Amino acid sequence: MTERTFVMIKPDAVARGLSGEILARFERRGFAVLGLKKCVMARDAAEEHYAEHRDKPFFAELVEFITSGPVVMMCIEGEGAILACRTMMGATNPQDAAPGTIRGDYALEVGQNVIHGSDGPESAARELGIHFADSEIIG
Ligand code: IDP
Ligand code: MG
Repeated sequence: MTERTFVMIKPDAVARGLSGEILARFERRGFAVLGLKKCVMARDAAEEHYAEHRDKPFFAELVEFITSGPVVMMCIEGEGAILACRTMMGATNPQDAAPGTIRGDYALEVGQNVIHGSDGPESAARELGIHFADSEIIG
């Protein structure tokens, strides 16, 4: 099934100059990049984005980090895009991420794990709605 998902290169990876390499992996895989922008996430958008983690001990640190510098946001479309993009990202904790995955190739710490991807159809729709206007998604 053709799906759309929200993928975001986090501030650590943008600062390290990895945006192009990471974007290229999704293009090479065959996905269409329907939306693409570099921006600094506003605090209220970050709190909404990570609302499911509001009660976690790392929430403040997470919001601080994700708003600390520019991110690269993408709307990615393709067959089974939601799960396939998550699989390409690797485990949340880079220590557990397999080599060949993005986190397994580029990251060492869970707090700076390079990339975000929606974890299901509901979160994909919700996250795309937070971060992209309809006019920014070029289908
Ligand atoms: P995901 O990004 O793989 O979907 P989530 O469990 O949704 O993982 O967590 C969101 C983000 O919160 C992670 O990508 C990671 O950066 C951060 N995070 C998760 N667990 C921890 C933790 O135990 N300490 C610090 N940061 C964490
Ligand atoms: Mg998540």
